[in-house]
Amino acid sequence: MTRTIACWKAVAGAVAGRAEGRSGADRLSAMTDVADTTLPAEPAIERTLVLVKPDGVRRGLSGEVLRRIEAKGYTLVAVELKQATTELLAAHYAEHEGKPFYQPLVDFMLSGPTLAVVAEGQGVIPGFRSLAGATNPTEAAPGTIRGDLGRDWGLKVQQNLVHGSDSPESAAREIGLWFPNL
Ligand code: RTP
Ligand code: MG
Repeated sequence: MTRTIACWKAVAGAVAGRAEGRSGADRLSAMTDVADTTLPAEPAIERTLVLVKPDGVRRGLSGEVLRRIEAKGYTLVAVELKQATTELLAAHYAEHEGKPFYQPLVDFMLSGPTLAVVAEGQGVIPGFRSLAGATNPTEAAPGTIRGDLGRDWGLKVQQNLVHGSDSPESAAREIGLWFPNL
């Protein structure tokens, strides 16, 4: 809509210029000036790392998570079922080292295969976090992946089905860890 308005403004400016007897070059410059100053910046296409954690894979929910990502309109760039290693998880969860849930989290993430996904689209990093819902599945809103499909199982760590990168810096780092060839 904004582009259409800018275009019409430019044409209107050029027509006015002809009526005022301005040269073709001046009128072209008027069109360019209007177009340059009114076009909005394109939002950057970004990528995020999504993991369907071992509980999600075990419960047969990988397809449901992919369905929600695609239904939202994001594009799948890479999808791979992987068995995480201690080294990969130490790097991925470095920010949580030393916290009480760190070792239970690593043990949980080693307990079976993980579906690693790179998804792409404008705003996909916060967008997937919205789809995932709050970390604690008991508190996650209905309509979210964790809110609809997760619950507290009384275990040492929250098994909350999915991971999503929380910033562009995290996304770049995590995609490099899970998909070194991408
Ligand atoms: P994620 O990194 O997996 O997308 O989740 P998040 O940002 O919502 O949560 P974060 O604070 O980064 O924690 C990473 C994962 O550790 C487990 N956790 N359990 N008190 C607990 O039981 C607890 N706190 C964190 C969850 O699996 C969480 O997703
Ligand atoms: Mg996190």
